[in-house]
Amino acid sequence: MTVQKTAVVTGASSGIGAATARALATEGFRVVCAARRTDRIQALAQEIGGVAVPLDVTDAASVAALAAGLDVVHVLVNNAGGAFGADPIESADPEDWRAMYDVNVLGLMRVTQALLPALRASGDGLIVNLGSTAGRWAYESGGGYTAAKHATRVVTETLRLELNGEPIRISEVAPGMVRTEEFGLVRFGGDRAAADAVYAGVAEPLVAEDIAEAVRWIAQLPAHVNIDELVIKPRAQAAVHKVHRV
Ligand code: 8X3
Repeated sequence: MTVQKTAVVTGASSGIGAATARALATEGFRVVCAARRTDRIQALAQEIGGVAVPLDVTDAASVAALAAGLDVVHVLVNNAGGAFGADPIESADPEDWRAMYDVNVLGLMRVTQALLPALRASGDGLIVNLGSTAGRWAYESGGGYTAAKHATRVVTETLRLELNGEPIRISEVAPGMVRTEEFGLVRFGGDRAAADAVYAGVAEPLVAEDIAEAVRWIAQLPAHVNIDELVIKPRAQAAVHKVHRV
């Protein structure tokens, strides 16, 4: 009898996280759908035959509770994150920056620390960190988010160095322009018009399922294959500042 492998997806309540949970379930994983909004993860877990675990990655006790229930984990997708605010550095709110560092970087660190023993115990673990093109290229009014996502990238690299020789692969998936229901709304504090303007005239931005498919592909590769990093942009986005609009 084949034992079902376990995958943990943080930020699974919407967007790329929810799509990734679905994609990994299709691949045969028992998916632990972890996020703050219990109603959403419960519905998702029911849909895909997974498990819902309430999780706030900024809360050490919440992360410890997640880990306490998991002895063996094969795949960890550190997806929880987001951008808060879209101000130039001159007028940016330090609290926005603090919150972005907390969820995008410290959150990833907390969950990774807590689940490393279970990943090791699998004998063939994989960590996929959701980075961003913002972790490679700067853009105006994105300073806090680009700084946090640059950190995500370098933390991923550091972890790969530190875990060398262990049966754990470390990947970063770095999307560019992905249209999800909440990312832009959260960044612009609920301003729908501002959020929509980012995608104005872009016929086909990426969707969450495009990124989920990449994570699914990485997760089904043989254990000796480590995808270090994967930058994914829509065809319309040749570079962060070069977007074809009609
Ligand atoms: C999201 C991509 O372009 O909003 O990670 O920074 S962008």
